Amino acid sequence: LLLIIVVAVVLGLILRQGTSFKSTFIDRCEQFEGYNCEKIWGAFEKAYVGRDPCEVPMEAYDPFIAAAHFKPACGRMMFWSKTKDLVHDFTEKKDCFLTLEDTLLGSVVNDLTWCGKEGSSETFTTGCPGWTYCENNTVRSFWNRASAAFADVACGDVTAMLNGSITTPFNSASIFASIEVKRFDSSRVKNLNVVLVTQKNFVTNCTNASLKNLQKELDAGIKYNCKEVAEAQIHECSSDPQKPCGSCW
Ligand code: AVW
Repeated sequence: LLLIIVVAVVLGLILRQGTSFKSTFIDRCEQFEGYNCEKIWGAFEKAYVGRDPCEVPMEAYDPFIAAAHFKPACGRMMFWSKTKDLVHDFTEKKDCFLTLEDTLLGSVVNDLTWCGKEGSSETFTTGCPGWTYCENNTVRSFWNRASAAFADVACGDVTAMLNGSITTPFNSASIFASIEVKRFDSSRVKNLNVVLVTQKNFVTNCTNASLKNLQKELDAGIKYNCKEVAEAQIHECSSDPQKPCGSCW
């Protein structure tokens, strides 16, 4: 009897886990108007369900990207690298910029972990491979694919918030460097405005060597601009509802 109870509890936990991931996904999706969230979920799930979680290439998410098509917000798109918390605190409070995580594409799974398993039709949220454990893991491939889609539609003036407290704010291993910048197309993107976020004793400024690489990587025809902005100034600006976006830096 004890064994049956234990098995039932474990099974219950496993099933509940899968359901709660799906309901989080659907709830978040429904915050956006005009989408068929069940259909988007179906396309998303197809990428990894029943597969080895280390063998999910980014292309596996193509049907999800197609189902969750979104309209680009020219002039308002915000990219970032190593500034996750600051940038999202900012875009949450001020309505001027949109990160990938503020769109349906990124918000449905932001801060979540998920994967499938061979021979199973479930979605698991524990025991999934970590970001660097294997190249083609469920979560990493998702962010690679979603970031590519976000960068593909980038248009007008594009902003990137980079971290001026590290020696390599433009790191070739990052998604921003390895995927997004490479996909900015000069027929759509006019300017790349880098906001280099600095702290008190900052180690990096706009003359940084990695930022030279960024300029080299940019499609000819895209203008580049860099501005050092103190982190405190960004915090002040986002917490003051009176201050217009354009005055933050
Ligand atoms: P990031 P990116 N282990 O701050 O330029 C676990 O480096 O890459 O910025 N999680 C990781 C790891 C790791 N080693 N590396 C990255 N991550 C995850 C989408 C973690 O969640 C937007 F459009 C970390 O916070 C941005 O423009 C996140 O990836 C661009 O891609 C970002 O790592 C930011 O990617």
